[in-house]
Amino acid sequence: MARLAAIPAVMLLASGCTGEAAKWERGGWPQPVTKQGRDALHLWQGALIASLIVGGVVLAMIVGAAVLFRRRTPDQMPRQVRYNLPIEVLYTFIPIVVVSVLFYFTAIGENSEDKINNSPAVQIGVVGFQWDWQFNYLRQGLSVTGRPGEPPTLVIPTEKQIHFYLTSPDVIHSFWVVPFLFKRDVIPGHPNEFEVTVTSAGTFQGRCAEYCGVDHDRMSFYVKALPMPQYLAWLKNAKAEAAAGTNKELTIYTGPTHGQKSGGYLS
Ligand SMILES: [Cu+2]
Repeated sequence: MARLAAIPAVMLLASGCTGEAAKWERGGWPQPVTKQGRDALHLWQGALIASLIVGGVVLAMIVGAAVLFRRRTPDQMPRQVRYNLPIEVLYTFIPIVVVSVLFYFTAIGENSEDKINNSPAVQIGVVGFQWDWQFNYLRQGLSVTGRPGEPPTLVIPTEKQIHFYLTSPDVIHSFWVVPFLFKRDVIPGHPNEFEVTVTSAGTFQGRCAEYCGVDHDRMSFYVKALPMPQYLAWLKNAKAEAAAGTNKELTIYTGPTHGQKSGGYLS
């Protein structure tokens, strides 16, 4: 039984880290690109292994009981038993242990994902509105606004703590960057926040994950993570373009620099 239970774990460890094998290893999840996403993935993998073990044990017990205690002759009646106290205590106790362990790791994971640092490198005010996104660089004075058919791109540095403030002027949206393995609701009148540290450079798909109206499906965006020097070069250039008005996506942001109040400021 122990050997049977170990098979998925060995499969995970033995498989490589690329392509199809890596997808199995991640239990179908996308490759995370943030520190917080890695923690979420580990929680998912642990829960998956635990469920495979529990499922295997239960299945083996069902099949074992059916085979070992089957009726062997047509007129035979199996021995009738009831009230086995040790077994009843055991099958109450074991699920409590399983649920407690899952709860423990879930609480630890949630706390680490919700952790807010007091000195983030970049503060982004995300405004989700019907039906697009605006990203406000609160301290740098820049706005990136999407237009119908032209999804906006939020550029952020890698290896730095990024603080997101989420606000909406109309209905509930949900800010979801797929490989962050994380989404959070964008609620009118209730600013939300979270932080992530992106660990790998690249361009990632983002979506609205809360049905918000007729053009909900058009609320896609991109997050582009660059190493710090390239990010600073982009920022300088973007601010110049915003000032000159040469890029329709970019404008100068003059709203509040405090994220909690940055909601609904559409320029
Ligand atoms: Cu939406």
